[in-house]
Amino acid sequence: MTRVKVPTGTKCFHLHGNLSRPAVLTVVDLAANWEQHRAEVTFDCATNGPQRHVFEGPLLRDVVTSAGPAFESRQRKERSRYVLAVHGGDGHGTMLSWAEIDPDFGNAPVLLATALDGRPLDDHGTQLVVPTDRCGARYVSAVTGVWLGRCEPPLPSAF
Ligand SMILES: Nc1nc2c(c(=O)[nH]1)N[C@H]1C(S)=C(S)[C@@H](COP(=O)(O)O)O[C@H]1N2
Ligand SMILES: [Mo]
Repeated sequence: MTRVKVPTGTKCFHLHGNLSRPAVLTVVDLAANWEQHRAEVTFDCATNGPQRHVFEGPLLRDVVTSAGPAFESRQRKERSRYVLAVHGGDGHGTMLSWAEIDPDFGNAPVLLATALDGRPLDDHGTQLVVPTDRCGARYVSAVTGVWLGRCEPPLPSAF
């Protein structure tokens, strides 16, 4: 996992949570250190209607896996208890389950984009790309944080 000294003004995001190797990453890191995938997507925006875009970038699961998730990778039931929270600097944020992107479950090709319609996102920050979603709300742009956590709901209290 790359640990970079980020120059002031460069857009980066924190990869944190239940990880043995948390990191601060830039779009340049995402382009240099993981296999790039391409996604041609159409999503619906409640305010602007259908949007078509071409994104490139690494798979979210590859990036998070490099950071050393706390779960025992062979244990499918244990992996299925984890969630990911992805946040943007403007306060918009969303959740995914690990199982959505895990090849043994939903296997969704979710990306952390390095380029949008052929333009690098270096100055803007990475964008979450969820090709399996019908609407655009989870395409969080200018991502500032990706967090992995284990979901452990409290036992129901007696009532
Ligand atoms: N950071 C951030 N990302 C965001 C949003 C937002 O408000 N903040 N809106 C989402 C919604 S509702 C949609 S439809 C898409 C719009 O993407 P577009 O501007 O490329 O059409 O961005 C998503 N990503
Ligand atoms: Mo939207």
